[in-house]
Amino acid sequence: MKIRKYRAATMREALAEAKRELGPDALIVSTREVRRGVLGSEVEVTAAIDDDGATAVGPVEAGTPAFAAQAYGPRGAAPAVAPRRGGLEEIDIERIMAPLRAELRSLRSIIRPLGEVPHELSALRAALPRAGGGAGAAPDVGDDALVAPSQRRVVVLVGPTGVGKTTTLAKLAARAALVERRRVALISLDDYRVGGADQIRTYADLIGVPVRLVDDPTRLRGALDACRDAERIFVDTAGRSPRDREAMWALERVLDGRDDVEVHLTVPAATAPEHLDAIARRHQGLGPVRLLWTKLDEALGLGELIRGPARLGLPVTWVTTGQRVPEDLEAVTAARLRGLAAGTEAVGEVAA
Ligand SMILES: Nc1nc2c(ncn2[C@@H]2O[C@H](COP(=O)(O)OP(=O)(O)OP(=O)(O)O)[C@@H](O)[C@H]2O)c(=O)[nH]1
Ligand SMILES: [Mg+2]
Repeated sequence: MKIRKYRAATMREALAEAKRELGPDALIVSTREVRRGVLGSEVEVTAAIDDDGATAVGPVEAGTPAFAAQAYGPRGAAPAVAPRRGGLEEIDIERIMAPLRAELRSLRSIIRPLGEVPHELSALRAALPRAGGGAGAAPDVGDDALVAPSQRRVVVLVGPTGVGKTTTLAKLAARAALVERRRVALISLDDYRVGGADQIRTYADLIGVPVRLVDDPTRLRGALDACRDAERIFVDTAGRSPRDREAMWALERVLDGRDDVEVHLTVPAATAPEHLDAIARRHQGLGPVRLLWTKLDEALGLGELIRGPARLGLPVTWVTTGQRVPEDLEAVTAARLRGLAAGTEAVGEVAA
């Protein structure tokens, strides 16, 4: 058994050198990175060649032209004579595995750390408006058309299924009860979906606020009256299929004319403009006065963040930026919304 060490700048070069000198039957015993100078490093491969194997292809010294000619054939192609053993021995397995391990190590060093990806996403977002991504240029509208504070006692979240209404409601209730120290009550109209009531009950228990479950929109008025001590009431509604017009009309009739109610149309930030317009038309009867953008963290282009409110005449009070309750909720300013839409400010980092 002959053992040799080979050093090179990369694993690939060191392995090539070992193979060139010892032939394709060389066994890679170990590989390691070694320091070179103050900052540099190189790869060291320890390779071995079985003396018996060498004898089988002729009594030539590894590394000599005669050995290479026997090992690779006259033109350095396939081996002229390969020492064969029956079945796979440990030594064969190691011969297969060693280069694979080396490849894996060099691949790992090529793959960039995942931490860099969010920065690239921000850069992409910034480039999108310039590249004409999304639906047209950012509108030239005043701050009041983009953002407005919440002004009424009762906040009702409406919107399509699965957009984040219940999660957002829990975030809002937690902020109002635990941070602003207000008397808060929750009302849920979500008797429709299996587990809908459990979800809101769990949040209410965690936050420590009362919750009323209303099985029919016509009973909402009574439930609101029963919460007369609450300073803030947050009402969750079930996302309904567009075909479920009956339930929508019933809710429309209850909300109609109430001046203590503020309806927030809740929509994911990744919603396409034409889809957003269709959702707004479908919920028009409920009288939304705000647009509530959810899931900013999942949207690639955020240009619609300011184009949507401008087009629909619905300013924004809150946006949500993730699944954590209550952390991933932000009360935005117009400057912040513009910064997010332009990609100059990152989702999840509140501007100083
Ligand atoms: N990434 C991300 N996920 C969110 C956000 N807000 C909510 N979600 C997730 O979206 C999913 C649906 O949220 P829900 O709050 O149940 O949605 P909903 O609108 O109440 O759904 P329905 O009651 O079925 O109409 C859950 O997995 C939430 O964790 C957000 O801002 N970002
Ligand atoms: Mg829900």
